[in-house]
Amino acid sequence: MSKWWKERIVYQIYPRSFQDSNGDGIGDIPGIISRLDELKELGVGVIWLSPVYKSPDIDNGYDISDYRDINPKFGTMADMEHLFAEAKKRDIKIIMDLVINHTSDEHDWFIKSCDKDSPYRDYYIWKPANPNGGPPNNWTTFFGENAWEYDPKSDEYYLHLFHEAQPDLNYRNPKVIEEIKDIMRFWLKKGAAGFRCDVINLIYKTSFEDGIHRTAITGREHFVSQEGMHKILQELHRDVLSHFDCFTVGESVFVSLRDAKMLSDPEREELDMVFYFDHLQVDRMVEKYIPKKFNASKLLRILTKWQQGLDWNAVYLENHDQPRIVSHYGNDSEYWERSAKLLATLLLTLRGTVFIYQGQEIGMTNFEFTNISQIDDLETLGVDRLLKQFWIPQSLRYKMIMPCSRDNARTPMQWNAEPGAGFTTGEPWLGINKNHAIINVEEQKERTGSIYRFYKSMIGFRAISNTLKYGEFAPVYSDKRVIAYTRTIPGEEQFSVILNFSDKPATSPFEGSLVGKVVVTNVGRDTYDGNLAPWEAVVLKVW
Ligand code: ISL
Ligand code: CA
Repeated sequence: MSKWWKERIVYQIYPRSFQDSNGDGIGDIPGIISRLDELKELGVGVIWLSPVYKSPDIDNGYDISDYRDINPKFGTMADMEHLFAEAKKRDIKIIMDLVINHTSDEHDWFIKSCDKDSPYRDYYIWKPANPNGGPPNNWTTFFGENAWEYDPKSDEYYLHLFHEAQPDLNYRNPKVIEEIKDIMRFWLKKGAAGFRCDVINLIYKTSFEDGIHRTAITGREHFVSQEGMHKILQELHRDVLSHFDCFTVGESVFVSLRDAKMLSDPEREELDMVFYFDHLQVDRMVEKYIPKKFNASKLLRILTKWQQGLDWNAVYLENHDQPRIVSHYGNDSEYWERSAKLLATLLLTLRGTVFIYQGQEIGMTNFEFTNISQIDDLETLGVDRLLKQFWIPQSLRYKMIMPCSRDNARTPMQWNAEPGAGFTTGEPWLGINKNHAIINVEEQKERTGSIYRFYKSMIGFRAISNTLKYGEFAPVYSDKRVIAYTRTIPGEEQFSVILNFSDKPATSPFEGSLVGKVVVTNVGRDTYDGNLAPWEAVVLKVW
C-alpha cells in the first residue's frame, strides 16, 4: 500500500553539527530553520531530528533530563515551534528521536528514584548486590563496562545498558509506559510526524540472570527483542500512534530477520520499519573494531535477505553512529567522487524509505583523528580504555578505533570553504574536517557533475518512478567486487542496477536483465556492454 512515509526522502539532522546561528560553535534550531530551503531544494520530505531535548549531554542528547523541554544550547521551545511551522510551510515533516530505553540520571524521575521509599523507585531497575558480593549480574554495557552502578545511599545497584549517566527505565512498571505515552502525545500534538525510536528492542528485560559471557554486551539474550517488548509496542501503537498520521522507525540492535519482521509487520501494529546493521558490517568481525576484507557478494546476500525478507525496509548507509560511507565502503581518495555516486545509486535504488545523513549528499569523509584528545564520542573513549587494559599499544588501538569512531560522522557540516566551513563563526565544538576547503555544499551546488547534483537528480528520478519506490527487488549477479540486482513491477517496468565496488575495471554478464538502455551513470556512458570502470554505477532500463 502506498503511504507518504514510504515515498518521502528522510534527512537526518545531528543538530549540534548542522548549522550554528550564534557563533558559540554549536549547531542550533535557528540554524536548522535557516537551512530549510536548502533541504527542500535537495528533495527532502522528512527531517529526523536527533535529540534536542534538555540534557546534560553526556551522550550528546541521548541522555534526556526533560522530554518536554529544549536544550538551551539548541534554543527554546518557541524556536522548536517555529521550526515545526517553517518546515510545514515547505511541506517538510519532522520526526523526533524518541529515546526511551533510558533517561539521563539528571531526570527528575531518576533523582526521586534514588530514594528507596519514593513511588519513583520502581521507574528504574534497582537490584541488591549479588549474594556473593558485587553487581547483581555479569551484564556489560554498549560502552564496554559492567552494566550496574552502585548507589551507596540505598546500598543497591541500578542498571544502565549504556553510560552510568543513562539509567534504564523499568518497563515492567505500567506507570512508566503511561508516562511515555504522554510524552509521545505531547510531541505529536506539537506537530511531529512520528518517531525514530532509539534502541527500541532493548526496552524489556525478561530476566536478570547472568548472561553468556561475550566480549561485548554480555546479557543480551535477556533483553534483546523480548516478547514483553512486542506487547509494549502494540500498546503504544493502539493508545497513541494509531490516533495520528505518523510513522515510526525503530533502531534495533542485534536484530534477527525474524524479530525485525515481527516488529515491522503491518498486521501486528508495532512499528512501521526498523533500522538494522547487517549491511554495514560486511567488512567487520562480530565486534565492529576488527576489520575483515570487503566482499561484494556478501553485501548482495545481506541486502537480498532484508530486501526480500521484510515487507518494508528503512534504507540507509550512514547515521550519527556510523563512519562516513565513502570512507567505509567507497574510496575517499582517488575515486572519492565516483564511489560516493555509486553509493548514492545503491541507496536510492533499494526498496524502502530512504534515509540520508547530513553531509552524505556531498560525500563527506571520515576525519583523520590522530589523537584521542580530538575525540568526544563516549563509545570510542570507552573502547580505548578497554583495549588499554589488554595492553594493546596506542598505535594499534588507534588503528582499530579511529576508522569506526562515531565522531567521524559528527564533525560539523561543510557548507563552504571558509574557516568555520559556513557552520560557525566561532570555535566549533568538534573539529572541522580540513577537506571542507574542497568538499562543501556551496562548491557542489554550483558544479555540474558533483556528488550533490547526483544525489539531487537520483532523488528526483526516484520521486517519479514507482518502480524504484515500490518495485520488487531481486539479485541478478555478484562476485567479489560487482553486484547487480533488478527492481521490477511485473508487466510494467524493470530496471537493473550494476555496481563495481573496486578500484579496478570489472565485468558483469551481458545478457538477460543485464542488457538495457542506460538511465543512470556515474561515468557519463551512453551504452552498456558488460564492462565496468573502477567504481562505476549504472542503472539500465531493461523493459
Ligand atoms: O553506535 C553503535 C555502533 O557503533 C551502536 O552500538 C549504538 O551504540 C547503538 O546502535 C545504540 O545507538 C543509539 O543509542 C545510544 C546512543 O549513544 C546512540 O547515539 C544512539 O543512536 C544510546 O542512547
Ligand atoms: Ca549555536
